[in-house]
Amino acid sequence: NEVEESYIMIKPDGVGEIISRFENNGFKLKGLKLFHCPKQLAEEHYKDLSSKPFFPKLITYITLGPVVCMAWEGVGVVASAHKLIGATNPLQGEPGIIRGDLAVQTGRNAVYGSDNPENGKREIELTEWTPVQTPWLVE
Ligand code: DAT
Repeated sequence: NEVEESYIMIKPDGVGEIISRFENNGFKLKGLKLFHCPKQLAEEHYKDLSSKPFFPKLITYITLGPVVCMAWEGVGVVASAHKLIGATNPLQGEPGIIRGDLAVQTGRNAVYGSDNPENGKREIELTEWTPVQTPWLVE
């Protein structure tokens, strides 16, 4: 079993109870920030879904307000986080599962978690981005 990292993103309506769920599972919180995601970055984060009919709505949701971006570390954290978060459709969530407890609709499912360790790494790096104009504004 490898130590890996998962990028967990609490969507605009879920900020609050969710952090403790990961903490209680014994994972290490490596970084956290409140972040109002620019549209361009939201599209990059979800680029694999860009051809889906719900893509524009998904981007609207994720950019409605600030999200909480987190990097969680631990053995098997990606798979464990996926279990804690539950099915894409919150109505399929059992009690005790984050989306089942805290969300109702697929389009407002409160939290995101990386699908695999490679994506975890990519998505964590993505939110540490430097805006393209920064080198033009700051020496
Ligand atoms: P997950 O977030 O469970 O990993 P995903 O990566 O397949 O699911 O999809 C990303 C998000 O896109 C999901 O959290 C909500 C939205 N979505 C997926 N399928 C949808 C659908 N059929 N209708 C509306 N939104 C959908």
